[in-house]
Amino acid sequence: ICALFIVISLVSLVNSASIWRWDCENEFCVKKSKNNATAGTSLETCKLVCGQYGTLWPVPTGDVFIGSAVVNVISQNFVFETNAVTDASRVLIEEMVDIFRGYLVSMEAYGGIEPTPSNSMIVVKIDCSQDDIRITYNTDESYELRITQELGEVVRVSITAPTAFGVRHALETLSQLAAWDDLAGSVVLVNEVFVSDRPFYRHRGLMVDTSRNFIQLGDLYRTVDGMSYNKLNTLHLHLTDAHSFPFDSPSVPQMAVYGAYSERKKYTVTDLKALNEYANTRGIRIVPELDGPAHSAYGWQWGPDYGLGDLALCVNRLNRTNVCIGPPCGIQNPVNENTYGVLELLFSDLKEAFSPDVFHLGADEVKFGCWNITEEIVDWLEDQGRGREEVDFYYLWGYYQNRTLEKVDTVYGNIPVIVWTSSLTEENFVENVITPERYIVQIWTESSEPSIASLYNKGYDLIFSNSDNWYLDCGYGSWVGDGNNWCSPYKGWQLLYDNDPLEILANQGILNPDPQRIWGGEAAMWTEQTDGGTLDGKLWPRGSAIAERLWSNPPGKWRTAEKRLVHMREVLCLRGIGADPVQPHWCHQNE
Ligand code: CP6
Repeated sequence: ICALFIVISLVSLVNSASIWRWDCENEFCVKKSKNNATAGTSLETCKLVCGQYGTLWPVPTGDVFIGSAVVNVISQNFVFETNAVTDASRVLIEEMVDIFRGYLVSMEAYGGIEPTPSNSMIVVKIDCSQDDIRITYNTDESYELRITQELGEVVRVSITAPTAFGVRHALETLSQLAAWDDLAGSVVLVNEVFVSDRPFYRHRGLMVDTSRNFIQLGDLYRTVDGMSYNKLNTLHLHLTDAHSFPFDSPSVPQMAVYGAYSERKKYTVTDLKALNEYANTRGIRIVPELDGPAHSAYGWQWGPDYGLGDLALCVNRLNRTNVCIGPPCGIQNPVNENTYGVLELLFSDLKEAFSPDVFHLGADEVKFGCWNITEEIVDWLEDQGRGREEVDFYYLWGYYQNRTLEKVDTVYGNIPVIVWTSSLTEENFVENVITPERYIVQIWTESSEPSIASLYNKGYDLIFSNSDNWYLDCGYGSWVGDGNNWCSPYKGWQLLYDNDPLEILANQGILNPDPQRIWGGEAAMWTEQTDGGTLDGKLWPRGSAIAERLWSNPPGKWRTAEKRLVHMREVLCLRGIGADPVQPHWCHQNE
């Protein structure tokens, strides 16, 4: 046994004679002998100052200068001086600073030793000129970041941003200019930097479905964390669907009683309010979706028990050919006045939780079969002097949309409303329903669908979630039993990265779209086959890929991003996100 131990020790001695290095010239790592390696430069420091963008993710859109030297720093030596307009924005910025400090502390924890006090003080001056404390789709998220150090002197960091949310992004970038360095035995920070940065798109999102499988709050919090590291700014919660109704509405408690998977698998207003505050501090706004009229079943069954009639129809109907999408079957009852009363109450409770600046009404995948076989509906149409032709059902759907929009107006005022692409947005079946003045259309059709150009031409503002590239589930919202027991194709990060909304529009003849009208995009995480246990690996680092497309709209394709993404994945893991590896670990092997 002793001899074996000696042999193993010898082998590892021989091994440590060579070292893995990040090759700055090629922005890649190569194996170098120890003598060959740049003296005093570790892999981590080499990466920080490597190439034009070092380890920044997403790449800044303005000027970037990253010097070649680093300075040892410790978290305790960072001093922050904030000039904020109001106490409220000061408090917000202080919370953001605490989060930044947490990044340094986790780097130190990774180093595994108590940081040795260094002489270098790092004075961070934050200059924030506006007092916004809520992130909205209109928030100016731009910032400038400067790091300087005179010989042996204090390190000076200056952050200039119109809003606290720009400040937050600057701190995120600052954290990416620091790393634990094994050779130095310290966290190091690049000591000469200039970055000027602003997002390309205003709406940079992730959608998470919390109905097909319940997503626990802790998993949503961690998702918000992951988004903030990538400068994503919109968490779209597909809160409800046919399968379950996890929103515990105080005004309509029956919804969750009949619809939540269990007592534990629901969100209270207090829960969501706290999540929303947490997200806001991390530069993220939450856009809630209450999907209707289709995708509504569990949660909606209680009407008859309370003398309110059917709020949803065909719930759980087994023979569903042409009747609905699902299982489970179910569509809201648009001719029952109580349906709108319930919607108004739900909207009010959601306002309490999120006070959203945009509301999502779903409006996807409506099938007319159920309405067509329901006496109450057929009678109503007859009273309206209508029949049972397709055009009559579109009229009914239009009626539902307009009545629902009225309720949105009552509760929220005239905020913009998002709907998914559907036959209602693609064809002009009904005039004056999905009007471009009020509705933003979220595209889930494939990028090759010529209708994308016509949506633009009709005047809609657009959000891209085209399913051929920005769907994070298997590419099909499928599960065994739906007849679709496959899981393909898996969309690699490269596919997400290269999905370029402007290119899609250009391919369809829209060459210079009004940038104000292309809001951005969202990666969609449908959860038929996902829950908290598998969420991270499906979201990350693919979510990082879409984040760079949406923040930077880089001219290059994925190859120009690969090395930085490999690094970003390590950062995500260091901060507690279970991101999938991008490749074998050899590139990170230090010694
Ligand atoms: N659920 C809801 C879904 C999907 C949509 N809406 C969906 C459709 C097709 C695919 C994946 C998901 N599961 N409510 C469409 C917007 Cl491929």
